[in-house]
Amino acid sequence: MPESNSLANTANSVANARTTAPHIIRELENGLLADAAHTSPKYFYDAVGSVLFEAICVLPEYYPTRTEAEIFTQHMGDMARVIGVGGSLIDLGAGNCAKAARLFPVLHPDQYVPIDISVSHLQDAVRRLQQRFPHIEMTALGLDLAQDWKLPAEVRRDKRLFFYPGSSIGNFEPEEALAFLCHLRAACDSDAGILIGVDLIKDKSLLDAAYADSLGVTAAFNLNLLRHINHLLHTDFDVRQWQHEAFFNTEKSRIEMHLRARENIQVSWPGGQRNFIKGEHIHTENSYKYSIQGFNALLADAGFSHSCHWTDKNEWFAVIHAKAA
Ligand code: AVI
Repeated sequence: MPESNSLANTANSVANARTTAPHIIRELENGLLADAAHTSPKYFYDAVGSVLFEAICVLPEYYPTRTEAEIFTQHMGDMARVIGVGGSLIDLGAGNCAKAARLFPVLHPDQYVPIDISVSHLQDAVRRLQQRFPHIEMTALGLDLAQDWKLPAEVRRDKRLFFYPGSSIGNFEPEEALAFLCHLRAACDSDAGILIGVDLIKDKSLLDAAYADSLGVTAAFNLNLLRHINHLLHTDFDVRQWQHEAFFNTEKSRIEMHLRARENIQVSWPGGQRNFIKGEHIHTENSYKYSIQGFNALLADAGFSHSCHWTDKNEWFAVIHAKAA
């Protein structure tokens, strides 16, 4: 790393970037100053990033969202037979709660527990859902699933179903994914289970296109990260100096997203700076793709069993159910 890149005066930078929590400032600085610069994908999702992600989900190249929806439409009845009815439906990263709401008429949960990073994100959706399904008890929770988290006592223990759609598990490193599944397993009694969406390994050209779409929406989503970091850390990133890159790394079975410097760039923030030479990149996201066998092995390592899966006709995506017993 060039000598001019320093983590000088961290305390000073904390003081300057007053509105950002110190642990976020530390995490961003450490990532930017690492030999291989990187940032966490959680920083994609400011207001603009969230809208761009919604747009990605309806792009023709981005197959996961519509394919998962098709699987639910086609196999919902069978899923209900395997999972059974009633209990607590715990929706991890619920957002607008739309995916879980489609399960209500078949799984008939007694309690619905949507979880998102901020409970205020959930409130409108939960209010609307409560009107449509007045007999389901609803308890919205604000928890950061990337940190250590614990369910409060008002979440009923009987027949918990952890619902984690969208293949968000792919954005964890495999060891983090295992730790996350173990954490879920620890919150399960023997009658509990997990219902999870998993993106499957497929032809590289399909994967490459899904993360480098022809309209450039994913590029905007990736570049917007720099604007968000400017807001959080008071960096002076100029989005126009960076280029989106995404490709499937076959050996590691993951999509990698990067931002590549178009020229030599100096990035500064209160208390620190980093020089990037032309071509150097910031690694912004991994999205792991699994085989069904590989993901079942991960579930088994986490203590889940009796796994059962449903896929689309191309076997591009899978919805997997596994039991805690
Ligand atoms: C949220 N997550 C499952 C998406 C994915 O496919 O890994 C995020 C995303 N990144 C670029 N496009 C979509």
